[in-house]
Amino acid sequence: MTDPALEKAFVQVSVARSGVPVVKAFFDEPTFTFTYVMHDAETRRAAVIDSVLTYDPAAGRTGHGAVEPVIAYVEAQGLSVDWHLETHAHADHLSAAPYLQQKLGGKIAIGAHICEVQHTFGALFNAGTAFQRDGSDFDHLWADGDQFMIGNIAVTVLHVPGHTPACVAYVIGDAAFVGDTMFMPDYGTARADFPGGDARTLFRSLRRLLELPPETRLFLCHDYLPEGRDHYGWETTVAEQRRANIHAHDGVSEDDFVAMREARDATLDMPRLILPSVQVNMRAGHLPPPDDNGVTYLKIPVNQL
Ligand SMILES: N[C@@H](CCC(=O)N[C@@H](CS)C(=O)NCC(=O)O)C(=O)O
Ligand SMILES: [Fe+2]
Repeated sequence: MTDPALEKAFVQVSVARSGVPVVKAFFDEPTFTFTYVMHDAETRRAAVIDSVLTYDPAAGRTGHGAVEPVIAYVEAQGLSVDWHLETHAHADHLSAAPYLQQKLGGKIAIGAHICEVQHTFGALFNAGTAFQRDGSDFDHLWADGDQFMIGNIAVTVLHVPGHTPACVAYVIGDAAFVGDTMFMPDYGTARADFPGGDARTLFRSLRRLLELPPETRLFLCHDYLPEGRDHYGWETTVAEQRRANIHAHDGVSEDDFVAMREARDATLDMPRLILPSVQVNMRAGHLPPPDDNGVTYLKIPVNQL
């Protein structure tokens, strides 16, 4: 560069951007789920977090409506996807990670405690010995404190169980993708009544996340509009959650949180897609193997949940 003033400005903009991921949110209204694409502006390396495979339970039909905009964005931005990061084995939507991997490349990863979830749901669905319960359906498993790079941006993985035993948060640059721990401050927190869930553990996990610097951007997995709000929200900060989260702001005791969470969970219906979702997501988003007629079936265990 032969323009010294421009060079200074160039370096300034690069340094300002370095370590700050560009984050794009996509919302799937049928399941109230946010999928994120984050990327490093310098290298254009990227990750997709919590993608959604469209599923019509009445017809038993899968579709790609929810992820076509994700693919179009990745292509238009010229991004290289290194990772498909799952915050947990979702109970309310099927993961589109295998489809996106086929289209965009990248590895599928989840928290290492997924093996516990695979044992629980492998038994519920009587999945047989062909279903490995060692996490090997995924390309990579993260332990608490693992660090890696996406382009020039550092990532730290935090194990944040409570909603499920295997939940992780991905702290990427100045942004944390917190999965199902906290929701928007006026909605509160995730439920803790799924198999292996625990309200006390959830409280400890979400308070752990709230030890991050106050300005940390938090990106949420869902928004279910609370009464009095008519627009969906997906981004907040540690400072905002500590000040205003209706379930877990500073000053709420662990015992009060547990009492509130357990009372509220007793009133919640099972997610509409829990049975199709968990038997697919425990396999990293792959459908179960087809029957001998070549047709793939999803099972419905009766009177088990
Ligand atoms: N109505 C939704 C509920 C899904 C649901 O239970 N979501 C979980 C996260 S996977 C949750 O924490 N919900 C909190 C709540 O509904 O208050 C559905 O049927 O899909
Ligand atoms: Fe969830």
